[in-house]
Amino acid sequence: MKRILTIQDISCIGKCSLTVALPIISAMGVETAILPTAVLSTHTMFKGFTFRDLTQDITPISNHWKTQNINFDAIYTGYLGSYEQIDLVEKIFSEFTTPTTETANKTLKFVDPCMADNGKLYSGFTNEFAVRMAKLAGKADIIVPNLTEASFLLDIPYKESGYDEKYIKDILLRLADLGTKKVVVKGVCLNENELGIMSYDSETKEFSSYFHQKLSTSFHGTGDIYASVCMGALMQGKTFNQALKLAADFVVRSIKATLTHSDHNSYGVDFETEMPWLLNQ
Ligand code: PXL
Repeated sequence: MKRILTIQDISCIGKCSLTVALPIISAMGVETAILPTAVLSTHTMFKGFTFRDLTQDITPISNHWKTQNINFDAIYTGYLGSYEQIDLVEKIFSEFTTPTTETANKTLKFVDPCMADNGKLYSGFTNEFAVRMAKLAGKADIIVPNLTEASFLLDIPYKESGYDEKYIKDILLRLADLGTKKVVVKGVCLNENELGIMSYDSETKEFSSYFHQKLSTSFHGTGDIYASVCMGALMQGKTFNQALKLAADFVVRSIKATLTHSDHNSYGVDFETEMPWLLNQ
């Protein structure tokens, strides 16, 4: 069985980060080891959330794994709360990346630079942090920022609308210049009816895109769902483009399902009811 490690926070309430990655990736048949970076009472969109920083636990945990010869087929990072945590993730990348062998591929490094949306950084983040995150992104095989995060990574102004395909292709090329092999930008809107992703593979020099009908409501946590499905699909042996498409389809289905649930909450999508569909793909 494939084993991945995901490094991100636990938001006890909020349907994001580890409470999304664990159920989705495990259900896709992949062992999901976790390294929690912090425990929050809720995600940071709630007022008054508690935040227990776990930075001091990261090295003892990973050192113990070393003594047990644990390794991973992929390492997937999400929300990271400090410069020090980014440093520690880079250390884990270098210590736990195993080379291709007869039975396993090289450890895949997958970075979701969770820090911003809708043109704004999340509470607690700064432009300087985004520039530091760009260095981590440069060490990844795959990154999946939304357009806001892509703009912060490149330290360019965020454009909400009025851009064209060439503008996004340029952003993809500039992100690839950071050093990342495959780059995805989510939340691309080239016309008012459609929303989707565009991607670039610097090895094949190929661009691709996948668009859906734009839905009227957007929800928190969909980026984490997207990244988790991508990760699971890649570990199942799907191609990069198949994984990107499956993740987009799952997010859209989850949003549509949520809107049919009269009791849905305001902080996350009901991806749970779409899991049977995902597992059939
Ligand atoms: O979904 C990204 C995310 C993850 N973790 C925490 C967050 C957010 C987004 O706001 O606050 C703690």
